[in-house]
Amino acid sequence: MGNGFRRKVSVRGNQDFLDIKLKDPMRVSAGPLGVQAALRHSFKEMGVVRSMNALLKMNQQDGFSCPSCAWPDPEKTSKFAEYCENGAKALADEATTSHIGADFFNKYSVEELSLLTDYELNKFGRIIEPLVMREGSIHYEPIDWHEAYEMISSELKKLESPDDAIFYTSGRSSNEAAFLYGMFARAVGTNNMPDCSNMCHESSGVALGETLGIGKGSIKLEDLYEAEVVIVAGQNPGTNHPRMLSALEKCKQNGGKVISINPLKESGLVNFKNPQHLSGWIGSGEDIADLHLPVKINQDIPLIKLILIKLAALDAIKNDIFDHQFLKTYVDGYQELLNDLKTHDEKVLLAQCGVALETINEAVNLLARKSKIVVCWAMGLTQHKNGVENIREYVNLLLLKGAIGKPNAGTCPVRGHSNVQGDRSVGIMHIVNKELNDRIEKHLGFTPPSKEGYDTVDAMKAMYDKKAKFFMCLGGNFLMAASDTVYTAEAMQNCDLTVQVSTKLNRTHLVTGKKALLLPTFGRSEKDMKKGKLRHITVENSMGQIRQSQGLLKPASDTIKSEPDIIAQLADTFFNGNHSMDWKALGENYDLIREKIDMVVKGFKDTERRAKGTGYYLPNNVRELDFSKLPNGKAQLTINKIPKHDLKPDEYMLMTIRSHDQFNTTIYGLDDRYRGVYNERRVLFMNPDDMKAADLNKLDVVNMTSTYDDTVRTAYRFKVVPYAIPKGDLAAYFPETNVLVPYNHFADKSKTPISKSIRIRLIKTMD
Ligand SMILES: Nc1nc2c(c(=O)[nH]1)N[C@H]1C(S)=C(S)[C@@H](COP(=O)(O)OP(=O)(O)OC[C@H]3O[C@@H](n4cnc5c(=O)[nH]c(N)nc54)[C@H](O)[C@@H]3O)O[C@H]1N2
Ligand SMILES: Nc1nc2c(c(=O)[nH]1)N[C@H]1C(S)=C(S)[C@@H](COP(=O)(O)OP(=O)(O)OC[C@H]3O[C@@H](n4cnc5c(=O)[nH]c(N)nc54)[C@H](O)[C@@H]3O)O[C@H]1N2
Ligand SMILES: [Mo]
Repeated sequence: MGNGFRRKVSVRGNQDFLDIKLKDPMRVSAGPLGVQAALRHSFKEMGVVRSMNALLKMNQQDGFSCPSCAWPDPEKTSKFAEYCENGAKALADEATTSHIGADFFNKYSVEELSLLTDYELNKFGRIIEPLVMREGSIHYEPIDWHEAYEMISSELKKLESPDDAIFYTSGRSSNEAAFLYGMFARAVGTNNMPDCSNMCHESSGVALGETLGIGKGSIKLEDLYEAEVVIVAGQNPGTNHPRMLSALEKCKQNGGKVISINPLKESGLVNFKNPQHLSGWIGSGEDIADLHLPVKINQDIPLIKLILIKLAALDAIKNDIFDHQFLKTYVDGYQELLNDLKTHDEKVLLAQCGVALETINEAVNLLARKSKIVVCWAMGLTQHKNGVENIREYVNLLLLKGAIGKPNAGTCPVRGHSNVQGDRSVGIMHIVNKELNDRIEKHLGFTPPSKEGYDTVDAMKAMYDKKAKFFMCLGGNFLMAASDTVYTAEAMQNCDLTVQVSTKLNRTHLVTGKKALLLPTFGRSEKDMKKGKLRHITVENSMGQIRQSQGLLKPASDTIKSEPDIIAQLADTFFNGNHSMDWKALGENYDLIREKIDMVVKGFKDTERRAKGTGYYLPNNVRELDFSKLPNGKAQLTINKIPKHDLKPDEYMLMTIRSHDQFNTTIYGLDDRYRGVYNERRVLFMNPDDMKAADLNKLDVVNMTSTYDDTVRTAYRFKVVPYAIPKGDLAAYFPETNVLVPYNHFADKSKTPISKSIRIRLIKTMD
């Protein structure tokens, strides 16, 4: 034991192969097959009656907000169901009737459990009592809630500086929980608040902040319905935001066109059968994308530049392609951008982006005479070294076309976690916002720290360097979500105490600090009762709308607590009555939390009343065409560099993507129905010509290595699957490939890891 004690835990789990089956990728998404898959999953995990009761309340105004993605609900929700296959899977996963507690952990050590796959770990079900793993032990054992709070408090008080503590947040927490958590971290004395956003849409936040003055999107759901052109770039809505397809379908029925920009021709964008309409069950479905631009990985900038050059050439004839009135009134940097475009060689850009000239010309024709344009995007743009610049380049297109701040036009960064945007709004952030700090001081009565805290990358480094000693996570699976799994595991094991507030078992619970706490909490679908009163929370969707959410299912056990309860009771123990905030009262009555949010967070107002029903929108300067916060009071066109990769002849560009059967690191199943892969996740999608050149056959086994700064990282044993992907590009699933992503390579300015463009080599190996 002593200082040298390390548990022998695996960060990779079992890597044996299963009996893989391949089929052709599917053309049609959703439809009856999607509904069947969803219901099958729900019935198995939750039982028939509970499933039907819960599904009928999901995303309804008197129900709870789906725990899956952050796509908004239409004002008029469908009577049949306002959920999708993957939302139903998320619900089934959270509301599963399988449970684990002290007996389970008594039987299995964390060392044994770590040999299982992430899929197997999640399958064990909900954690139903608070647990502790003491120093030197390899088993979790029960702990009383109060003792857990005491343990955290005493560990926090032992730290040399509050900045040796880190408070991570995943994006599923409610506004109420996130607000209390963020204020607790500040009251302890630190802004070390990394969150999943750092690995996700941080690049969008930075890019939109710089160009338009707000780090959020500008459109409302209804804007999509009558948009003339919707560009879907670097996003796979059929899998990750399936309800977005209903909006695109409406747009198409109103005559709109959809352009997809993606190295892969993703199923949802090809053809969609809306399960909410009868025609979706019997008809042939709606072809969603009118045009697909198979851009090479991380070559969006050359592609968009080429489109801008061609639009500029058309505009030069009659000045009627760009919105010159709009540019003059609201935008800075027009001449500089035009000058920059002239410095690029069209042939070079064409070769770089990999898209055929005719296809690009078609896109230019679609865009030229239209101004109601929306750009939707997700991780395909953000997770690159030049993630911020990618988004700025798409914003250039919108600004030139005057497609900002008017109905049916604008930016639509499609958020991931169901409340990731809300968590940020209510104060989860590592940066310091002076205005927010002043309001905290004024309304909460304490002085928050003014030193910038750690984001995800800095948090990993601080733990690795043994500077940070305490790591608490409000949800999520930090170990598997963060880059560089082996490095992150080392980092976390350096901590004295790691604390996880969680619903389901994951690898972060197994690879821990010297001591570890596992604190079980409610899922969103569960009934949150306190002293006989039913409580609700609020969330913010991808479009800045605040809505209330109320669970209806009986909680997994009587012992688990809501997130606000846990945080409030912890804070109450830590301060022991010596603090300006009445933590106990806040934990009991969420109305009081909402009152404080209204006072402290700009834009929140009368939330208790206004979040009911259809909810309310937070203010958005872009919708008002107010750019007063930006230099010169104008929106900014920007000049973005062409990304350079300098691939060696034997190197490929790898993107790490989601299968149809997972939510981030939570693996629901082993199939990726839309891409035609069944019963295996360790696959590598590769262009058949590249396979031939590398002398690889279908289902050959390869190791992947990435080399950055002379450090070689390896992901072992993946089966090669021939796939329609640009030459030189590869795709494999996250999180199995996170071992390849170097912790110190990330997007400029936003520090989002380069999960979508990793330089790798392949080594053929024996099965
Ligand atoms: N069912 C389900 N829903 C989810 C999630 C989930 O895991 N499962 N995760 C949630 C979260 S947190 C998030 S952030 C979102 C993620 O939603 P997405 O961003 O759709 O998820 P990814 O699978 O990472 O897909 C990225 C897409 O970008 C494309 N791409 C990769 N590189 C490039 C590039 O350089 N250029 C372009 N143009 N395209 C590129 C890929 O081919 C892929 O289609 O989904 C949310 N919703
Ligand atoms: N290589 C690579 N890495 C990536 C990405 C990628 O595309 N490629 N995507 C990145 C992105 S976009 C994101 S957002 C991050 C995701 O990072 P995280 O948000 O940290 O990870 P999740 O997998 O969503 O977390 C799942 C865990 O959350 C817990 N949980 C679920 N629901 C609740 C709840 O209601 N309350 C609480 N307290 N806990 C709950 C469960 O225990 C579950 O195991 O990963 C990032 N990592
Ligand atoms: Mo995300």
